[in-house]
Amino acid sequence: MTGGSDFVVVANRLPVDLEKLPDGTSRWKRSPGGLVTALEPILRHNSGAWIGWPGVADVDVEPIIEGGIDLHPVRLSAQEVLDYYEGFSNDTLWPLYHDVIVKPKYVREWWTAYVEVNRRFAEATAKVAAEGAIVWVQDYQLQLVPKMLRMLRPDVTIGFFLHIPFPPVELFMQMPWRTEIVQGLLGADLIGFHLVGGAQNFLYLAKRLAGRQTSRGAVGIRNRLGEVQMGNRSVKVGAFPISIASNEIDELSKRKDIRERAQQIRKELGDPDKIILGVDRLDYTKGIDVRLDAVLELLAEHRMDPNRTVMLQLATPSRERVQSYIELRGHVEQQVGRINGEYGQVGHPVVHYLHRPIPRGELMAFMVAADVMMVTPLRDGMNLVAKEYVACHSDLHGALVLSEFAGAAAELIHSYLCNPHDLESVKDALESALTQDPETGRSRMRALRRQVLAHDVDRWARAFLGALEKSKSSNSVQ
Ligand code: GDG
Repeated sequence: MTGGSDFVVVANRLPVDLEKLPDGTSRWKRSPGGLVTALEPILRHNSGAWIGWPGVADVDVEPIIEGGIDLHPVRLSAQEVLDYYEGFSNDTLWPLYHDVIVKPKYVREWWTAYVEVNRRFAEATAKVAAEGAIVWVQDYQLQLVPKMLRMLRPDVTIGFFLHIPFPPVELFMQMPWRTEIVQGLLGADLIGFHLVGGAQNFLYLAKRLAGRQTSRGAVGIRNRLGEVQMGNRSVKVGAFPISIASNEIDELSKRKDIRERAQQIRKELGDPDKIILGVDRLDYTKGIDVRLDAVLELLAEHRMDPNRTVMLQLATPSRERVQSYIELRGHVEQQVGRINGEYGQVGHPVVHYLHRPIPRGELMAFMVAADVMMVTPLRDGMNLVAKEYVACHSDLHGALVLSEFAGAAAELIHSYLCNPHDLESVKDALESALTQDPETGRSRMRALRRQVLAHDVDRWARAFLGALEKSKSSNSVQ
């Protein structure tokens, strides 16, 4: 059972959306994202394939060939979307892996659906991958795929990358199916995390739950990976911090139309002295409520002028059927209402809030216009928004307020770092960013840009795939 693709990406979602046309018909439209941008050239040059769910339940979709890439849809029923995706992935794993900010739900039926759907993904991959192919499995929705795929296709080389944090051992131990998950991941040849801490947590668990011998001293030292011994095979484990298409965003942000739109946005906001921006999926991990609390208190303490400062919060709708997200939306909207009720003027609210997806170009214009970008997650694997803001500021203008609990904080050390669990720390960081002198601002932004422009998503993909190739040759030598 082999297919024709030498390089296969396996992710929960295919990089397409079903677009409804005015005449009532529909067609597939590519949804651009960092991952697909980085992997597209590799996919194209290696007769590549992408396996994922097309985003619509109970529909059988034929394979689509898009820009030289074979897209292979995996079918999910409406019940599976509820149990595997919204349930186990987003109401169990997501909160557990983000420090239990809300309580994870452990539901047996959800787990059964997770196993079933992971098996379907593994089987679809086994059919598509050529003899000896490289397979790259993405993210927390598919942690069982590496082992399931290895059992079906021992000839392929399997990489796995986790886009969210891997939790501390004490938290992971809550998971009723903890051993199955660790063993599922250990089917890979290389397991990548954003940060060294995640890799170390995993190595410890591999020893404790799977009884494997591990070496962990070297994790994080450039090009040195931790290892888990699996009989005659070894699994490499390491940190690969993801990034953005930095140059592309840098170029986009310099375009005349984007610059003009940024100026127009400033005018539309009443030409304030300072524009504070937040851009997030509406998710309880992102600390949107934290930054609104900080703004409210700075206003109350007369440390921020409501007539000269405007905050803009763009919140993309997300997981709208999951209860904790419904509650978060209510809370955030109440906070926005309270700030505007107490400090806004007719025609001049202090906080502008949009709960809808924003087109990419428009989003870039907002980033160019912003004097301060607030990224305040309680926990975040990396946070690409922080890096995008930096890439948008070739003018060296602006300041980034960044939570220490975002993976990006390890690299973006010249931002205004804060602890989102300590409101005074967030307020101080925001105030410092609003009042920085221009020369300090320029030198901080210059340092941030050096990091972001040199470490882009292409470099990330090459580092991971290079390490995967190496793990393949070291395993085949044994
Ligand atoms: C997960 C991890 C990790 C947002 N709103 C709109 C929009 N966006 C874009 C942003 C950015 C992306 O979506 C969001 O990426 P983040 O990294 O900030 O967050 P998650 O979605 O939680 O991603 C995270 C990431 O995976 C990669 O590994 O960094 O830690 O949680 O690019 O700009 N884009 C458009 N309209 C919007 O309204 N066009």
